[in-house]
Amino acid sequence: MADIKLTLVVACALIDADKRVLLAQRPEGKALAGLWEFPGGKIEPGERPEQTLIRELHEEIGITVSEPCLAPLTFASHAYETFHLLMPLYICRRWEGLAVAREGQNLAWVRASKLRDYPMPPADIPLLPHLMDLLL
Ligand code: 9L3
Ligand code: MG
Repeated sequence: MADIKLTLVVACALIDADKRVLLAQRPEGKALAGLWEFPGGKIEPGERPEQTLIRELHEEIGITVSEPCLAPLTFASHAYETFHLLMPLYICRRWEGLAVAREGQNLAWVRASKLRDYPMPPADIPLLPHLMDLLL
């Protein structure tokens, strides 16, 4: 059997007081540019998933999350051509700071009924029904 490269990524659905969810549009020059994702990124060696999310959410959108505010919801797995992605989705309802695009990406706060209007990477799409259940 050929070696399969497994890439571990974490993502987070930030949910605000109006039950809107933050989506970030992947910028030009990155893989899957233009698609709208739950923010997050690759787990670095030695990191726990929660630490990765705290780091990524700070780097990408300038907010400060603390570990007890992060709850795992479900996870995605998707076979891309060159790697397999394993990606837990966390939920977060409390953070410090205002979300701002720190990497030139577009951000959107989206209601549950509109989430399907935003084209997403293939790994993110199967996460939607789980999130919808939570937003009812
Ligand atoms: N990815 C897919 N959905 C997401 C995230 C955060 C990431 N919600 C995919 C896109 C890339 C890989 O994971 O192929 C690594 O992400 P990044 O480090 O380029 O953000
Ligand atoms: Mg990222």
